[in-house]
Amino acid sequence: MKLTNKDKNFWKKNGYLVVKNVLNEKQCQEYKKEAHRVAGKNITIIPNIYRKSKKFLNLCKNKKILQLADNLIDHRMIPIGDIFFFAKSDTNKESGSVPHQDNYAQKAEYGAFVACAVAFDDALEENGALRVYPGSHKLGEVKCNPKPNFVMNKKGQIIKALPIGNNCVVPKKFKNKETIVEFKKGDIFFFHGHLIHYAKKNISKKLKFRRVIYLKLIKNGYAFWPGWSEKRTLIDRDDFKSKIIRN
Ligand SMILES: O=C(O)CCC(=O)C(=O)O
Repeated sequence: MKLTNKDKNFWKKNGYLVVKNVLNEKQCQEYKKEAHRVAGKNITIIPNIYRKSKKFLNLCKNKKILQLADNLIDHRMIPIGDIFFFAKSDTNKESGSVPHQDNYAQKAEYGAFVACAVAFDDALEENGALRVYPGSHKLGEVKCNPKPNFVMNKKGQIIKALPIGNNCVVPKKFKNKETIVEFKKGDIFFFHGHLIHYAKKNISKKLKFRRVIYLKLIKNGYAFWPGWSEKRTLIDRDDFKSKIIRN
């Protein structure tokens, strides 16, 4: 799978790109089943599900996805974590998100951090698909008013997700550019660390879930802030065998 110049120009202009049919139906089913196994009855956002599941660790290393990322950014991209959303309706354990730029947490140099959503359910307006402000990545870091994202129990487990994100100011000239990005299960969606985006809470009666994982990718060789709670760390892609030199 290779991206075209049209794809790359779209990315540069808008700060996001959907790539269709990267995973098949069976794979999506398996990932959903695994996420429910990890969550048990606590159906809420799971940061770094890869630390609880070999299957998701392997998704972070997925060759097809990482090659597409390298191709898009024109740099070797290294996974540093993930976050899984069930986006379930009829629950107060998830609350959607407020406008934000993902790089506020990673604090990487401009352009070094990219997120990649992997959709396991169709994401439509009805079940709270992501909304973006095309071109807002060119603004750099915008003002924000962060609030806690999670409620945790005494053991530090997340029991409830509050509206996710750092609640940033959407500049006036971008407000009417809000675009709903719908995609199908199996599609992936790259977005720039400075692209302003958010998602409404899923309130659909018909589409009970919008399960999606966001893989977090950093340009090889670039610094990022690990974060006190997420403790992001470099994940080996396992696609590069260094020669063992024996004397
Ligand atoms: O898919 C969602 O509900 C929101 C995801 C999001 O805003 C994020 O991960 O930065």
